[in-house]
Amino acid sequence: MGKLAKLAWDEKSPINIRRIKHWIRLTHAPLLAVVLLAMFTGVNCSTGATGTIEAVLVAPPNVPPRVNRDAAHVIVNLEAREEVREIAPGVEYRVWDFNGSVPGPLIRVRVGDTVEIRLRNRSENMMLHNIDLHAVNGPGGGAEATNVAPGEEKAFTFKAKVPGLFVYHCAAGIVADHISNGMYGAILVDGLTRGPAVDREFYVGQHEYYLSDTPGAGGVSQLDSTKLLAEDPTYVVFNGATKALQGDDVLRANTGETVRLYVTNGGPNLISSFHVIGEIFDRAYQYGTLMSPPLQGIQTVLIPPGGAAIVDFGLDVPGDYKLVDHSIARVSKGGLGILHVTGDEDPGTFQDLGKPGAAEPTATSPATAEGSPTPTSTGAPAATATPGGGGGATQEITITMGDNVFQPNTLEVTAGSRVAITLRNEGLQPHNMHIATASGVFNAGTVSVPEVILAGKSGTLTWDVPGTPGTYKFRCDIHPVDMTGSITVK
Ligand SMILES: [Cu+2]
Repeated sequence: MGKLAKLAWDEKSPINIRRIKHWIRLTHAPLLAVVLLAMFTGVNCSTGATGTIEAVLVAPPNVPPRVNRDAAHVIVNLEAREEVREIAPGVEYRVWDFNGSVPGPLIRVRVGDTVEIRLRNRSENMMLHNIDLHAVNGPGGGAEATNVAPGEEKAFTFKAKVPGLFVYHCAAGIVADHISNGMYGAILVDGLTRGPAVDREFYVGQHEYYLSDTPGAGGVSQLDSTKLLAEDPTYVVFNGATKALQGDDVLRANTGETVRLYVTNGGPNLISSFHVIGEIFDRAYQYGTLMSPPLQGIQTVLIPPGGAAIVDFGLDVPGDYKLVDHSIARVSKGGLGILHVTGDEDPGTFQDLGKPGAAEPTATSPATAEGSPTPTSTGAPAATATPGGGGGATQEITITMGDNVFQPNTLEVTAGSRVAITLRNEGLQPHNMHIATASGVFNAGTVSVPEVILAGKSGTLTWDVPGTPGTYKFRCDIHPVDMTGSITVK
C-alpha cells in the first residue's frame, strides 16, 4: 500500500468502446479516433511512428517498455521450444515453451494495433504446437491458423480491440499437457483506461507441473497424466521453476517506489489466490481488465487458469515481501517469490518493537510463520534417545538448512551408533528434519526438536541408528518435495 496521497488518483470512468465507434461513424470523422486514442492512452502523436514494427520481447520477470506511439502493424516473432531444464533443485524436466522462458515473453501492444503473430516450430522439436491468444476475436484465438509441425512457421493477424492483460497458450494436442509443460504467457493491450505511471513493472506467471514419481530416460522427469487429471500437482511455481524468483533472482525495488505486477495464471488446473505478504494492493485490475476501473485496497486477487490480474502497490518499508498463492499449502510445492525492498525504515508505517535496543531476539516471528503450513502431527516419538539405545559412540553432525535444501543432504553413519544432529536454519522459511524408517515410512520415523525450526533458529535431532545397514531417507515436512536427503548406514 502506498502513501495515502496516492489514493487520491482520480479513476476515469469505464469507456464504452461501441458507443465511441458509433459516434465516430456518425460524425464521419476518422481523425477523431486518433485524437481520442491519444487522449486516453497518453500517446504523443508527434513522436509516434506508424508503419510496421517488430515487438520488443524480453524474458520474464522483465516487461517491455510502455507503448508510446500511434497504432501500427506489429510483428511478434515467437518460437516453440522443447528443452530440458531444471525446474526444481536437481529436477530436470523437458519444458515446452515460447521463446525459451516460462511464461513466454510478455507481448506489449496497444489498442488499435494490427498484431501479426508469427509462430515457428523448431525443426528439432517432436510435437505439433500452436498459439491461442485470449486477446483475439477469431477462431481458436489463432490456434487453427498456427498449427505448426516441427520445422514449420505460420502467421495470422488480429486487431487489438480490447485493452487488458490476456493469457496466451498453446492449444495443440492435449492442451493441458502443453500448458503444464510451460506453453503459456501473456499479452498486454495497453489501452483506454488511464492509469498512473509506476516506477517498476514486473511480469509473473503461475502454473503447475505434474511429475511422475520416477524420472525417465537420462534422469529427466516426465509428465504424469494421472496426476494432471486428478489436479494434484507436484510443483506450483512462479515463472517456471521453484526458485525462479528467489536467491539472486528476487524482484528488487526501493522504498518510496510504486510497483506494478502483471500476473498471469497458466493453470492448467488451479485457481490462484494471489497475494503479496505484507502489502495491500492500491489498485487491482481484476481479471486483467483495463476497461473497468480497478478495485482499491485489495489484499488478495483471484486469478483463474487462463486469466490474469494487474496489481499496483507502493512500498513504504524495507524488507522481503513474499509473492504467494494464498492457497498456502502450495508454497510447499514451490509457489514462492520474493520482492526485496531496500531503503529507509518508515516507523510511522511499521515498527518492530522487539528490534531497537533489544537484548534478546524476539521469541517468535509471525512474518515468517505465514507462508508455510504447520506440518500435521506425525505422532513420531520424541527425538530424545531412549537409554541404552545406541551401542557405539555418539557421532555429532551439523546440518545447515536453507530454502529449500539440506547442506549436506547425504550422510554416512555407523550401524548401532547414536547420532546427534545440530540443525541450523539459515533460510527465510521455517524447516524441520524428519528421518523415515528403513521401509521409507515417515509417520513412524524420527523428527527434529522443535518440530518446526523458524528462520534463524536452531534445533536438534538425536537418532539411534538401527543395527542393520541400509539407506534411510530424510526430508523437511514443510517442503517434502524438494528438501530431501539420505543417510547411508554402514
Ligand atoms: Cu504446444
